[in-house]
Amino acid sequence: MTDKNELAQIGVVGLAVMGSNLARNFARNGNTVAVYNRSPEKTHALIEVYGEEGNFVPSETIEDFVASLERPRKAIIMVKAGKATDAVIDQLAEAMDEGDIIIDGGNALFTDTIRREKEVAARGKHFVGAGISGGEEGALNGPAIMPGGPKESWETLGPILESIAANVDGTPCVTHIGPDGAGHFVKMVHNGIEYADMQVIGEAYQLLRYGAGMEPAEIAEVFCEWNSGDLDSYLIEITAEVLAQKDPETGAPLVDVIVDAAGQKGTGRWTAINGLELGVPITGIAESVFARALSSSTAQRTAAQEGHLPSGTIKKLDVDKAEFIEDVRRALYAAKLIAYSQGFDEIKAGSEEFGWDVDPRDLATIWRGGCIIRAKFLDRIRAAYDNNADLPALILDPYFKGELEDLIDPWRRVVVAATQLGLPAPVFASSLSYYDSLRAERLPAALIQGQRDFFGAHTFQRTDKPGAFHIEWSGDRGLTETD
Ligand code: NBP
Repeated sequence: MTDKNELAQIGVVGLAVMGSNLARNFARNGNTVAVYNRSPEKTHALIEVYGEEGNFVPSETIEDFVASLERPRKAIIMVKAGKATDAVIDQLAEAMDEGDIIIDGGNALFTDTIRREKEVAARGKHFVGAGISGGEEGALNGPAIMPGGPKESWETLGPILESIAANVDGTPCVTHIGPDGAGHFVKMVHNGIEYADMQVIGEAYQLLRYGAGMEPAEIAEVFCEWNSGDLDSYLIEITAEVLAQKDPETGAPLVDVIVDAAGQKGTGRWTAINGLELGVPITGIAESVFARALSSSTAQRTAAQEGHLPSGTIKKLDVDKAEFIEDVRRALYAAKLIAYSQGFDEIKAGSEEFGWDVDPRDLATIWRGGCIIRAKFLDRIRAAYDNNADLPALILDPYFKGELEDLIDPWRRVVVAATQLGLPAPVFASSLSYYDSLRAERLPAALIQGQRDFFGAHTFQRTDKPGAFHIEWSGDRGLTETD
């Protein structure tokens, strides 16, 4: 139904797949929705096909669109991230009045969101960068929403976002994350965790397929079974679906006809870059981004295969298949746990750096539904932060520590097996090194500090007294205290 005279509670600009699904979600949940797209064909198509789903107010100019919104006006931008978003923000800020709210629901870089919030605030309007997760299906049926921006905007915006968000046990999967770029930052790290989660699933598949010699359909059944235990999650569920799927053209397993080169352009890469900038060791996430980059290094991979790089001695799997499957499940669980632990570390560091005061419990709560990394295990993460909001690391929570007691040996066995089988398992292996580094009483960083002092007089600290020290390496090798 459309009514040009009715004022809309919310507007959506950009009616490609995400925007049109979000607009339909608002309409289906009883909101009158103003809709506008740069090329009017998409607006017409939305109204023609889905106009009966609820109250839509279509416009062909941004001015008409703004005029069709009730005050304070609330408009969500769902256009291509980057310049397109800036262009639409400028148009909206021009047409809107003081106190109106512009929401960017695209995948913006959080530093762009910080900049945009300042620019829009200087023009007297509110700007909210909101991370929206769940892909097109989530946008239509209930996404997880991570809005940042001013607290006052949340008061106006909260109820309407709650009306369309996913809902778990009566709790909507949306909450105010923190000021300015906090929402997009958290969405970025969510996607980084998603990269790692997908990669560890991929590594488990690789080991079962080429280590244990199982066919995709058989592995699909294993994933189905895993989905009823600790690993119960959307990503495990869809993995089983993808592995069970046959290619409609050839009848071969679909996974065998898909080119094994994965993209890594957006938020996963930003998460890794930000981890480096903040000095947070998010090894699982960064390794997942590199694993995708390596998969796409087609020319190098071909040259390496044609050049027959030596494999060394490759062993065959010499353990019982059922035991190996269970070991792989536990290794996957352990590596996934590390990825989440590291992701929460990055969020904590970002929140401190930018003064956002992000509550990790909120994230564990709203990520339980709607989003791509939704998983049963998030209830445990929420409980961990409920018990101790200042956990030094998620894996130090007593419950997860107890889980690691059961996971550590299988995890080590799987990393050894992967090495002996000559199969890549970059996140299984690097996460284990991260874990052992955290546990280690002494790290080789002491030696590195010695080297740095040798070639660059960088000084070092001593274990037995405070201060900065230097050895006269090219002189008498005596010790000097430098300040
Ligand atoms: P796209 O990212 O493909 O963007 C297409 C939309 O942007 C169209 O409505 C297009 O209008 C509009 N647009 C462009 Br391009 N340049 C414009 C400009 N200068 N002025 C006004 N409009 C412009 O759409 P999408 O896949 O629906 O994603 C929307 C946002 O949601 C993106 O930021 C994306 O990163 C994010 N996101 C997507 C997903 C997903 O699963 N696809 C998931 C989560 C978040 P036109 O029709 O006139 O060309």
